[in-house]
Amino acid sequence: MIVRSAEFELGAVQPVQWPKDGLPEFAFIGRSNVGKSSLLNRLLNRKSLARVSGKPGKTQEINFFRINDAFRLVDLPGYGYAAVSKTSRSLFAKRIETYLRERQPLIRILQLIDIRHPPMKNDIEAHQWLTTLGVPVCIVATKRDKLSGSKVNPAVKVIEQTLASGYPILPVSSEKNVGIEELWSLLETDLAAFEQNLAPTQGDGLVGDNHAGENE
Ligand SMILES: Nc1nc2c(ncn2[C@@H]2O[C@H](COP(=O)(O)OP(=O)(O)OP(=O)(O)O)[C@@H](O)[C@H]2O)c(=O)[nH]1
Ligand SMILES: [Mg+2]
Repeated sequence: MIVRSAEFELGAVQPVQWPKDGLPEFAFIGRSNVGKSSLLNRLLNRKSLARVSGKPGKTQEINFFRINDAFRLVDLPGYGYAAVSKTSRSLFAKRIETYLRERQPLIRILQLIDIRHPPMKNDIEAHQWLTTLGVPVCIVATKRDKLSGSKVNPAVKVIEQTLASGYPILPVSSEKNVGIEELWSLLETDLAAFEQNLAPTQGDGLVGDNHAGENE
């Protein structure tokens, strides 16, 4: 992918703020600190378009990044931190759940999991819930540089067996720029499929207009 333009559009706290032009979207979800914002920056070749921090819980809003005026990358707040709802009904902050459930232009969910550890309880629960949404998922195993080469494949196997959903798993390192081309290939394939399947009609992608404010 040649990134000709990448701009931060907005950080949304209400569905009414979501962009309405229907450009296809890829959402990045995962535990706080797993490396979502770092991966976004690496994909876009920008040092700090998305804010990265050593402190978990840095990303609180739903951040929309517009790429090549053709699609969006969406950086979601992390789960497993303060924003997580205590009720068993909700795995994530209401804001994330509403977005994932209702966002019409969403064509792929990228769930990030730290390659160093087997998926945690909330990763597994999140994954199971994500697979019910009808949007394809890709697991991105992050921080690959933290494992020696021979440990990468076994770690990927553990993630695969634990989640047992059959979705692809891509090990990446944002720090060392590993696996990024492979991830772009997947996104490009998704975009090509989206363009082929879409017979654009007026009003496509306007979901979000009718939603009243969230109750958070
Ligand atoms: N070694 C290594 N560190 C990484 C990598 N990706 C991210 N990190 C580090 O992990 C920490 C968290 O990264 P972020 O990108 O802010 O994580 P996040 O998932 O966006 O976190 P929240 O916004 O809190 O949900 C930072 O200190 C990053 O430098 C990687 O590929 N390798
Ligand atoms: Mg972040």
